[in-house]
Amino acid sequence: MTDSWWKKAVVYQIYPRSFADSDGDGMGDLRGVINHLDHLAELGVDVLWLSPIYPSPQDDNGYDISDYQGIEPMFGDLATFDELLAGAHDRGMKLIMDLVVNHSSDEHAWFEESRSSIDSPKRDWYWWRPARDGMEPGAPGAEPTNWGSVFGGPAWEFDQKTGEYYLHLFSRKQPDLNWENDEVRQAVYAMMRWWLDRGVDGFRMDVINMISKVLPLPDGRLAAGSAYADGSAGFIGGPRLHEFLQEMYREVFAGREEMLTVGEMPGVTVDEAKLHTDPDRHEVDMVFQFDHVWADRGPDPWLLQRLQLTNLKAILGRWQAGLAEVGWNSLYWNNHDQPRVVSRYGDDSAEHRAASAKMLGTVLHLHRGTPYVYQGEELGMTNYPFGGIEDFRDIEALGQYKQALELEGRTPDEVLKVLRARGRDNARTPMQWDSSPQAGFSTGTPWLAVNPNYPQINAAEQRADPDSVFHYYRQLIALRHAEPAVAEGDFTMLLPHDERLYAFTRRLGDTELLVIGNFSGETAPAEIDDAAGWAGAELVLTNLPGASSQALTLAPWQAVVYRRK
Ligand code: TEU
Repeated sequence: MTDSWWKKAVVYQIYPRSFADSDGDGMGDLRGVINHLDHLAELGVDVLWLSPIYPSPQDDNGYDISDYQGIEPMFGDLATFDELLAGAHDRGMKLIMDLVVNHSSDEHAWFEESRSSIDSPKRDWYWWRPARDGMEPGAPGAEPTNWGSVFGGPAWEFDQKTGEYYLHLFSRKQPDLNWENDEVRQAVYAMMRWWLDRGVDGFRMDVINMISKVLPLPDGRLAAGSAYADGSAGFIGGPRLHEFLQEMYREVFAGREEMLTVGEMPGVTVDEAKLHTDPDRHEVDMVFQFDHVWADRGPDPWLLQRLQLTNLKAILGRWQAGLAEVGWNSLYWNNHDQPRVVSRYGDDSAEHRAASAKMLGTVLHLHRGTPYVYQGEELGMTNYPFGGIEDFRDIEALGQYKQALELEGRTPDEVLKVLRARGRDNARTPMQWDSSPQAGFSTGTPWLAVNPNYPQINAAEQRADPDSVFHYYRQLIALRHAEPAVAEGDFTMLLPHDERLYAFTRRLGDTELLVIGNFSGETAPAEIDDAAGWAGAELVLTNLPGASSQALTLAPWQAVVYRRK
C-alpha cells in the first residue's frame, strides 16, 4: 500500500480472553477491552490487533471459527464491537482483526455442508481424500499422506459418513479450506470487505503462507523418533501463494490505502518475505517470520537449548539486511504463542526482571521495522510457574504431550520441562491490572490461573511509577514517533561475535543512533571501532540511568541509545 504510515507505528496485540473480564464469568470480553482503552492510549500505541473474537467452539481459543461475520457471545456482540472500534478511533488508534482462513472450525456451516455428502456443492471447499491406495479406510497408517498435525496426531481425520479423510494441519476441529477452489477465495474476500466496510483498519493473517498446497499432496520426511512426518514442504510457501495474495489485494485492499496487513508466515525465508512485502507486488505490508523465536530450539524438540546471542544477532541481522532496500520487517518478541520474553531471553529474577525487560524492549524497538507489543509485555510479565500437565489448557501443549508420551517414548519430566519454558499458556495467563484478587482481571474464576506474581507486577503500580517497565515502553514508543531515524534509518550490526552485547547503529541523513543492549548479568565493555566518535554523544535513553557514568561499558542488562548529528 502506498501510504506507509505503519512504518512509524507500534502495534499492540490483545488476546481478548485474557485481557479483561467485565462480567465476572472468568473470560475476558470486548467490554473489558473498552474499559482499558485509556491504558493503551497512555502507552501510546497506534494500532490494536485483536486475536479472534468470532463465534467459535474455542477448541484453539478462537482460531477455530464457526462464523466469520459475527462476535462470539462470551466476548460480546456486534454493537459492543462497534463501540470498541469507535473508542479506539476516538483515541487515534486503529484496529486490525485476526483473519483465520487457512482453516475454519469443523462447526462452520461451510464444513458441515462439505462433510454432508460426496456430492455436496461445498465438498471441494475442504481437502477430502480417500485412504492410501490399497489400504482399508480408517485403518492405522491409511491416511492420505504421512503428515503430522501441529497439535499432535495425524493431519488427517477419517470421516465415517463418507469414508474419506479431511486435512487439518492444526486440530481436527480446524479443517483446512481448499484455496484451489474459486468460490472459497471469493467467499473469504467478501467477508474481508464486510469487515473493512464496518471500519476496521486491516488484518493480521493467520498462517497465511500455508494456504497454497503442493499438488498432488506429497508425503513428508519422517524423522527418527517421530510418529508422523513433517509435511511442511507440501504446504509452506506453496506454488500459488503469491498469486492468491495478489488476488486478495486486488479484490479486497485496492483503493483502501490506509490499511495494515501483516501475514503470519512460519518458516518463511528472507527472499520470500522480500517478495511478499515488496510494495510494488501488492501482497502484504509485512510478515511475521519465526527465525528469531526458534533461535533457542535445537533438532530435538524435547531438549531445551539455551539462546546463543551471536545466533540471535545473525538471524535478526540477516532479516534487517534482507529487507533493507525493498520490503519491511515486523518486530516482535512475544505473542499469544510464545513464552514471555523476559523469562526466555532476559532474566526474570526480582533483581534483573525490570532491567532486562526494558533492555529487550530497547533492542527490539530500535530495529528497523514495525514493533508489536503483546499484552503484558509492557509490564514485563513473566512465564507462569506451571506444575504438571493438568495446569495447562492449550490444545498444543496437551496434544504434543500425549503424542510424545504415547507414541514417541518420552517421559513426562522431559516434556514438561520444555512446556513450562516454552508452552503457549505462558503468554495466556490473565493480564495483571492491579493487586486486587485475580489481579483485577475478573471478579470470578479466571479460565487460566493468574500468575502469582501479580502483587509485584501489575499495571496500576507501574502506571504510578515513572521508573517502571510501562513508562519505559512509553518512552520507546514516543521515541519512534519523534525520531525519524528510528523508523526510517538504515541498520548496521556491530560486534557480531560478542556473546553478551547486542549493538547496532541506525542512520538517517546526519543523524546516527548507537544502540547497545547487554544480554548478560555481567558488566561488559562495548569494544566498537568508533568508540571515540561516540564520546560526547547525547544519551537519549537508558534503562539504568545511575549506571551510565562509564560510557560504553554496560552494567548487567543495561541498554543505551546514543544520538549524534
Ligand atoms: O499459529 C501458527 C503456528 O505456526 C503455531 O503453530 C505456532 O508456531 C506454534 O503454536 C508455536 O508453539 C497460528 C496462531 O497464532 C495460533 O494461535 C493457532 O493455534 C494456529 O495458527 C492455528 O490457527
